[in-house]
Amino acid sequence: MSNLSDLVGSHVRAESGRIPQSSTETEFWSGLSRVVVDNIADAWQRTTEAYASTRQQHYFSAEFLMGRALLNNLLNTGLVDEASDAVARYGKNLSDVLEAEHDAALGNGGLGRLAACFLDSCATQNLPVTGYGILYRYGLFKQTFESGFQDEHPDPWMEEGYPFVVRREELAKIVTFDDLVVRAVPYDMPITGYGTDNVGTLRLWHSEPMREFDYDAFNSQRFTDAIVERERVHDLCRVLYPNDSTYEGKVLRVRQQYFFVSASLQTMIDTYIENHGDDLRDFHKYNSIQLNDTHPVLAIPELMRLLLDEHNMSWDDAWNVVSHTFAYTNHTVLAEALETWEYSIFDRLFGRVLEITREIDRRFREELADAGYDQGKIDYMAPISNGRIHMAWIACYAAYSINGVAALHTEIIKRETLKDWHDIWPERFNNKTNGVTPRRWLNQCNPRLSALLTRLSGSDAWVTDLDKLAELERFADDEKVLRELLEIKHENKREFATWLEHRQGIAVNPDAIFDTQIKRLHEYKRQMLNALYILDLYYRIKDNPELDVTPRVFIFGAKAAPGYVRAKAIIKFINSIAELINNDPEMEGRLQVAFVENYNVTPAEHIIPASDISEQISTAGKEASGTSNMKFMMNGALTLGTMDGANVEIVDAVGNDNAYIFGALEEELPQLRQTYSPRGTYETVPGLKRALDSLIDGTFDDGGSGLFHDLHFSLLESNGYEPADVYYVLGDFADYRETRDRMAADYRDELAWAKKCFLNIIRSGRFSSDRTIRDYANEVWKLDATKI
Ligand code: 26Q
Repeated sequence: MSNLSDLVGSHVRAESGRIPQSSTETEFWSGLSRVVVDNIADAWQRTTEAYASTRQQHYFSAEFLMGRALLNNLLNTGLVDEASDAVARYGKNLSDVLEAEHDAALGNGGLGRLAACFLDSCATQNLPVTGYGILYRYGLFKQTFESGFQDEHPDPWMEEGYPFVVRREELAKIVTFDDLVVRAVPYDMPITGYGTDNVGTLRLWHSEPMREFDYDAFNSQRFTDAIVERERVHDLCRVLYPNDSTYEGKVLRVRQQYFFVSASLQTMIDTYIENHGDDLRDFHKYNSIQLNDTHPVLAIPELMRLLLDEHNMSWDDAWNVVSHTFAYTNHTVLAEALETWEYSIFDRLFGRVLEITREIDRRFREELADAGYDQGKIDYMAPISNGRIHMAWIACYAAYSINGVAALHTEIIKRETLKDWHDIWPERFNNKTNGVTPRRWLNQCNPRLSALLTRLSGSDAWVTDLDKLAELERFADDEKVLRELLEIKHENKREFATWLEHRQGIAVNPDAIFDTQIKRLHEYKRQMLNALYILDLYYRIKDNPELDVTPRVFIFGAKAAPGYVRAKAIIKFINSIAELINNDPEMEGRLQVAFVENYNVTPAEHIIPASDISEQISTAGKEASGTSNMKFMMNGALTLGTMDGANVEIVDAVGNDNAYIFGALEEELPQLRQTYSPRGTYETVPGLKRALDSLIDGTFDDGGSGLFHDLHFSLLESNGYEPADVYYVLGDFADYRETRDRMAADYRDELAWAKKCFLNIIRSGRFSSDRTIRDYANEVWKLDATKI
């Protein structure tokens, strides 16, 4: 490429209308980002053209939690050093420029971030895969703490422009609701891969009025009506819904879902016709669609509608295509989180889609009745029952593949959540254990460790083949290597401490154990269990100031859904504990609590490389997989957790000596619950009562909200709907405390500890999303690489 520094200069000048020396970091970020897009444009177009005629995979997801793009793209295209020199020429520093970028937080948590990791792995492995979602104007809310309480604020992440999406006006589609017609305009994001020229695409749809202004309405003195109509259309993509503790059927959300799946399917059909002619009966031979949970399941009746109504296909031909096109991934076993919609909402928004769904329902019922199933079972499993439409049931009926996201999770959905479907169609079920991209989650976020791994391996081949790290097993007892690993972790902690102090004004001690729990706040994830341990430890030290405890920094990051009152109470509780401990002079150099505000992809990139302990403490059976557990492992943090989700497979990979496992097992819980007495546990486990009663004895103040009282109550008393302590927090407390204390004691043997960390790192190969994607491509999608 011609002189990068000149290019940066001219892009920055065009961006800012000033000389680069007077431009801001944000303008440099923008200018440099445009240089990157400029640089890959040819390859992107060639990739798109190559994919159009081959068998393609399409990943439908309401969420893509992409985080920042610039550094990732610079690393993928090998431009970091040049970019660094280029900005230096104008007196700027690349890391300051990178810091100017907002996170693209178009997702809630694990499911959205998984979609982002998958796109990275598909591009890197030259697989013809396109992502489809929504260009939300506001990403997941911004979190602040006000007196320890969570507040939510809008996140207008692209208000000042975002160079990594390109508007494709000419590819707009029309999406028709019974009460609204909108134009869907695609914004395409290039997805570069590591060590390849292929560039994949994430297509994010934006809703716009059919005409920007309804001139008739304006002219006929219905000015306000025209404005209202225009806003109604823009409303559609305005905001990403935060997931709540219990599912809530919001009309706008189902509109969003239909909007993006309809536009995406229309694009796919048009591309098919351009390349293979207008007989759509072989559509499924060239196209397959992965549904990321039930959020895009409306694509099933919508593809039927397009084939029947717009392309004159018969029902049987259309169903043959549809039932060979969709694969469905389940991400939850919590019954209250399964999406269902009121019949009346479908009726109001898309009568024809409802009609088709009713026909699917009718045929399903007929098919099962013919096969001899009883009416009760048929009613339970039918797409439409009790006036509601069950998205997961539609998915199970139409999909050629149904998968869970970790081995244990898949067993649970086969045995419980989706048991009836498994009984009928066992061959559709399969497991695809999640993974994370080692580009962002190791190579990019932990340059020190990456350099060590590259030096030991003799090459950076591990970046695209993480299994290669297993060859480093021979260094597991090499004291020099282990000391270097300890030094890297220490450097990462210092860097994190600087970052946190700058961000939040908290100065943490880099010589302490960094013990971290970062994930959405949910009762099943049991941040409460972590908090009770910390408070109990605090009281133990107060009782016995001579107690020899390894210094600890407890790190949290978590957003609570705005309507999830109990989750918000837990945030306030943790912040109250932080205030107590951080302001107690006796705790200095011993205990600290740091609750990182507004946890997101970028904070994760700072926290994970600096952590020693990965808290993965969900009630066994409840966490489908978890993915931060894998990121921690790759960065040499040890799992302290339950036998849940992918933790089970992590323990299998590293061995029991290299993880700290505690708690009731999933298969034990039903039996344990029979005799479980939360109150008895609270009375008899030493220290538990004192820690828990801090919620109600005046130790802490919830501002008179009653939140702490309710939290206390929920662990000890049934409210009539659910039993006391549904998630077995008190039941697992004693084992958790014993295990965590033992971990902290073990930490003092530096070399033994470093060996455990090293083994975690080099055995993390199977948790690369490259492996996950290869398994999807080979076993589900039947997809070959297409290298340009
Ligand atoms: C549903 C209806 C209305 C509004 C929001 C939602 C909604 C949105 C997002 C429901 C669920 C989600 C996200 C779920 C999620 O992130 N699940 C996680 O998926 C990860 C990837 O498979 C797993 O690792 C985690 O275990 C699982 O909790």
